[in-house]
Amino acid sequence: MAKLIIVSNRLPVKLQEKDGKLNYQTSEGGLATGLGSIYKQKDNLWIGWPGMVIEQKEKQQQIVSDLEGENMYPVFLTETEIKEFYEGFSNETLWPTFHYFSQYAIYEQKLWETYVEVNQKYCEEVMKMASPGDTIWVHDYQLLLLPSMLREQLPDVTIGFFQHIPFPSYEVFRLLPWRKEILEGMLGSDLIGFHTYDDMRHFLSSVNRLIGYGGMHGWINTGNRSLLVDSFPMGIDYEKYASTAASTEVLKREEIFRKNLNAQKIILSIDRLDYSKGIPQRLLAFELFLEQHPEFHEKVTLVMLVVPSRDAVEKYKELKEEVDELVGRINGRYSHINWNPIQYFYRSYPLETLSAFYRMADVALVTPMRDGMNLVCKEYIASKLDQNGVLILSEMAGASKELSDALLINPNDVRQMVDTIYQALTMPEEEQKQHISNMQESLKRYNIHHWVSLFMDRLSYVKLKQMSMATNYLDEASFQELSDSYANSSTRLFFLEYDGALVDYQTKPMMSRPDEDLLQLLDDLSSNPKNRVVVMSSRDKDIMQAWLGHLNIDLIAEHGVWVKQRNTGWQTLLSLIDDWKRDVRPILDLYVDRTPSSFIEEKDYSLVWHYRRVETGLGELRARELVSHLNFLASDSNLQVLDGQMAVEVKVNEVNKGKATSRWLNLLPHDFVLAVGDDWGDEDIFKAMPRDAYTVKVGTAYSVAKFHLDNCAETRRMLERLVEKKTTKKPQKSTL
Ligand code: GDG
Repeated sequence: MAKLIIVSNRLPVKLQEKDGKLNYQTSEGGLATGLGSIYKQKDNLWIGWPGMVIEQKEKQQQIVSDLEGENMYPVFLTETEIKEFYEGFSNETLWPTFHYFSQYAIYEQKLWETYVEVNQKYCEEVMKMASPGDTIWVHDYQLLLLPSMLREQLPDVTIGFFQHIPFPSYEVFRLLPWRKEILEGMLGSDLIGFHTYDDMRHFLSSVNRLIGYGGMHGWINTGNRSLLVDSFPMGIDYEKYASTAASTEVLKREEIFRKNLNAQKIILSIDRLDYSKGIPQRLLAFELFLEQHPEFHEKVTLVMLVVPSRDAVEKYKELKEEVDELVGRINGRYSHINWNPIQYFYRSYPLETLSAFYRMADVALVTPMRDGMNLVCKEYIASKLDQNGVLILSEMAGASKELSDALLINPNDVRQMVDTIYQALTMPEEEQKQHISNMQESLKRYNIHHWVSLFMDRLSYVKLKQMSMATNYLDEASFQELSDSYANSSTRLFFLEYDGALVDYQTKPMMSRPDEDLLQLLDDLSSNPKNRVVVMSSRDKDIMQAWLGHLNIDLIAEHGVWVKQRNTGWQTLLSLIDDWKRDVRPILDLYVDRTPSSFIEEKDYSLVWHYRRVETGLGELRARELVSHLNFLASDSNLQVLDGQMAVEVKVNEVNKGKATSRWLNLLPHDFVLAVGDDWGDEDIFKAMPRDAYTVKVGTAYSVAKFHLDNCAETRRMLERLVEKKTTKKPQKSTL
């Protein structure tokens, strides 16, 4: 029975040892709650570090068996691994880089090596528990290499990956010395999820620029697989926060706190101690607010909870000192005997205390410099049962994309923060209620359970889609069948696409001239009297003539506008009416003016705008613009716009390679037909072929062809084997 395996750096449990006895404290984090309903079912499993270094084998055994009943499986890490993999590479290299603090990032080869080793260790542990039909959901930046490691061991397993922190822009990501390895590690997944669309597009652009894989609508094609990248904004367990806020225990705590704070207005801030949270900037804004608004002295208190974190890392120690100093300075400057403007607590609290603070806060000040999502702001909204309160939220937090009813600020703009604090403290109740109620509606709907099921549904969809996209690989058994059919036939037709199926794409179209091997192959193939070979291209006829005209083969040029049968001359299938070029040419000229390194190619029946030499990204952007521009024009004319490989082509509608190939099929007898193509334009050819034809697509993108091969070398090898008729040898996939 297939199962789900969740893998994260930490298990949703904290292991502690007291007086030699092991004690397990379950985690109340959002992720644990959301996934709780799944991992505890049947054979499902959660794999991760239990939160404590355990070296003795017997104790490890004990923990494995204690956790088994809870559907958890521990990965044991050594002291050094924690230091180098977790504190080191994860938190001192990846964390700062991904949060746009690359000036804090350290690049140490040793830390990277341990990161690779520990990812490998997780992989080995997962392998002990996983079977081929399983689904594996990997979480977060500590395990970026795990998806590919797993894919290598279990090629058909379903792998989802979710990153909880931001994915930075390419300009920042590319600073990492191991950037390519990291992307390749992630690309082992079937589905990659981020909190926001921005993270997703940053990732896609890094993949495109660093690895060269393109794609559309979030799909990435790696050559032999397709995977999807999408955004899934994570929600909270809304009911839990709403019901905790209604509990008597929380009401009691609130009453005590209120008494102690003398009924002043309360601004609340809660974060883990981290430079990404913007704590010093927030304090400076509050100080300036007190300076500019003396009318609020003794009337407002900033309650600031800072949860200790990563205190072994130098940068965090420095930050702690900076925050201590700032709080001391501001309180020193403004405190009265019965008023401290800032109540600062450096520790963590039970949920009920947190909830009481959420309930009583007039304003929540959530102002990170960068945050993947930020759940505190969502918990604040869910706890506001009376719907009074104002959320001030940094636009650098993922949550700001959803909570547009919050007062959004730029955390670097201290003056804006000051004005917004004033606006929040003076906002009419009606308005507060309206905003909070809008946000509550959205958070109720997009809660953590919704997030989990959305991700899992999308993962199943990707799997289904992959299956429907995959044409079968032309493996040895299929080749044998094709080869037998070839051997038993007497009139054979070959339709072979030139660029992309026989010859690899080059940066300049003229560099793809045929090599000696190809000429020899076409000659061998066509010198068999039973064979008729047709080479097709969208190139113009003069180049086809110059490159291949001397061979005893047929040619189709310019998508089928021009045809040539063996030693006869070129014939056109259409009359030459090219008035339309007068209208289209100036548009393409405009795009050449705007896009350095792009150029126009003119053919008899088409005009092509090429952008293969244009800066990555810019070319694609302009191509999208151009296509929509031309489609508008083409809608009431007889033109067709083709969004091709690094080129946009406009041609007369009746022309296509499928129509041209029909000419051969109608005129010549045939009992064996083989068509090989690569571009989406070649789909016309596949569709025009008789039912029993062998149709082969080069590449793995969606196709109506019956089979696929991975590259031109494989096409050539297939044809060579037919010529040689060595049909008994069993080549491997790569040698086909
Ligand atoms: C990553 C990303 C993303 C805080 N203090 C106490 C306490 N908390 C709880 C809050 C909240 C959680 O910790 C912190 O929420 P974050 O959103 O910052 O989540 P992280 O797990 O730290 O961070 C972040 C998140 O993953 C989810 O994908 O939003 O951007 O960095 O739930 O309530 N809880 C208790 N006592 C405290 O003192 N009990």
